[in-house]
Amino acid sequence: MALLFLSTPEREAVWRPIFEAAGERFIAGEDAVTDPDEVTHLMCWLPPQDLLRYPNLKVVIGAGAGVDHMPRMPEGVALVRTLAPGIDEMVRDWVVMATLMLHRDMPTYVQQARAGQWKGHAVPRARGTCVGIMGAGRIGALAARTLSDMQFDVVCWSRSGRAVAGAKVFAENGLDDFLAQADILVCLLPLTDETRGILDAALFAKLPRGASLVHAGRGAQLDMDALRQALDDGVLSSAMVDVTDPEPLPEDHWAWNDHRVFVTPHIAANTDHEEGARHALAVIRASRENAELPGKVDQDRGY
Ligand code: NDP
Ligand code: OXD
Repeated sequence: MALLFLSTPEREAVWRPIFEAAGERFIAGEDAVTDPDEVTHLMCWLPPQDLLRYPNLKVVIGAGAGVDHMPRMPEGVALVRTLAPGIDEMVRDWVVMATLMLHRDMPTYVQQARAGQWKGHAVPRARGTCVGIMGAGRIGALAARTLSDMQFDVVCWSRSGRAVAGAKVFAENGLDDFLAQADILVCLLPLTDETRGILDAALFAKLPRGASLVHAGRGAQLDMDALRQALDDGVLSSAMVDVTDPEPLPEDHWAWNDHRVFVTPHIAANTDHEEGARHALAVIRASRENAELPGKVDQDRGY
């Protein structure tokens, strides 16, 4: 059993000693493979074209929380995404920051500051403001708990409508009722066939007028032209987006220069190297014991 590691030298410097200390075989780079038969696990952001070169490959471990960029795996090869508390906490922090920035009208205050204008406006309260979170998985549920502790009213929407501490939940067919309550809409959905383009004009029209958008899912979920129109029409009042399509967002894109929109360059989280390595070890141990793989992706569902 060996892990074929296809990632950066910085990450390798952390992973290699952890694997060596655990007594696990670690091969960095395809050029270092002398016997393809020994490769049972592969870690990468994107796998090499020819996975059939490794006849005993059992699991591909994606380097991030999202796996929407991954191809379908060959028959018999499982796909696992990285589970790391650091990813969940970092995205939660970004979502809380974005929610507060829009809730406390930073678009207006940043614009006023640029003009040297000292002018206060009514101060809104968290209590009575509803944050609607699309996607109530690891990250959505964590963000929901924190925002609820901060006294926001929190509603969540997911396929299953599974319970989330501190939040009222809506299942797939409750989308319209969910949207009708969301003063601040947060998207933390994985990118799948069902969620591609979900943040569009029709969806924005179902939100309370003047709602705000916080988007940290994937760029291809958001129709940027529809966002601009919704802002111009007063359907939305502000937005903060961490993910765009394409990435990087072109230099001349309107969103960079629109005071109602904050763009960050997909930095809500990155995977802590040590947590990633420990997760990969847990995956290898689970597959050795034929146990459930932590972070196993349902490849039919897409997440
Ligand atoms: P999870 O798989 O734990 O949660 C996904 C949630 O989305 C689940 O609640 C799931 O519902 C729900 N969902 C999926 N498809 C649908 C659908 N069609 N309709 C309604 N609900 C749906 O994922 P994570 O919380 O770990 O991560 C979510 C996403 O966040 C990642 O896929 C990635 O795209 C993004 N991300 C972004 C980062 C950044 O830096 N900007 C960093 C990390 C992640 P159910 O509970 O019923 O299964
Ligand atoms: C991830 C990401 O999926 O960084 O981990 O977006």
